Amino acid sequence: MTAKHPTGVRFGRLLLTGAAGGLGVQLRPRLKAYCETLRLSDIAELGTAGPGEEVQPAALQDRAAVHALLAGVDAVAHLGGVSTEQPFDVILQANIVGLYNVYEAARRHGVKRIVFASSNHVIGFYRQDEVIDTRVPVRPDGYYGLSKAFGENLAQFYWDRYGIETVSVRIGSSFPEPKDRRMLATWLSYDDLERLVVSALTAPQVGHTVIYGCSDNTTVWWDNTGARHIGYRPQDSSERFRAALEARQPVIDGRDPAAVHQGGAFVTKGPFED
Ligand code: 15L
Repeated sequence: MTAKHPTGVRFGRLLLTGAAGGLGVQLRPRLKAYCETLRLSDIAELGTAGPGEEVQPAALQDRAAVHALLAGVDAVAHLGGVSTEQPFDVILQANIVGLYNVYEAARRHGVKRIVFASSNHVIGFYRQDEVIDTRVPVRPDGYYGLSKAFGENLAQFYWDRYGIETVSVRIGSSFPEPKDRRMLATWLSYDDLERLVVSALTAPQVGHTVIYGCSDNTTVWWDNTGARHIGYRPQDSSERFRAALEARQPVIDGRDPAAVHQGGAFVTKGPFED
């Protein structure tokens, strides 16, 4: 039986892009509980479709394939694209051309809600000794972060112009556990990731809302007050990992840009030579 979200909202068909990626794999079984049919897409192998699943591979830069992907869909969790710092041409195709294709397809097919996997790398050049909200000017830490900033602007435009709602989730570090001291602030547990994506899909009205994707960590860099209407209430915390991480990394080098900025090692990636 299909599980119901506490608000009673249930989808006919949800689309999950990037379904073979690190977070897509986590969301695949979890989102299935909120819909009759979960359409899964990626360029990587997705295996065979399980009960209530549809597997529809597509490269995001393939306009026709993306348009077919959005047909008959009620809402989208868009995790597809490049998720690390890469040369610009790679980012351009998947994250900029690809995202335009997703929103145009949504417009043509009347899809009204998208959860966009943005990233903390949109604001990666803010310092680790400041707390920022979702309204600060962006400070991307590379081409990847720039592409996510473009994505947030695209989402804003499609809301203002066409009434397509988006929650842009500036995902922190979603892994089984935080890997270093930076992630004490940026960590997002998989259970909280599910809570956040489901809240973003089911909140009655979101317009275009930007929210940071982190758990209820004790070390805080991000203020989500402006996104409380989404109803996301994280229940996990990185704190139980603190002692082990601090023992492993007792000293922080204050001259290391990766230790100073919220984007961590992303701020030192590149340049990429042709
Ligand atoms: C991201 O946006 C990446 O996709 C992920 O691989 C992590 O590196 C994460 O940010 C992070 O900042 O920890």
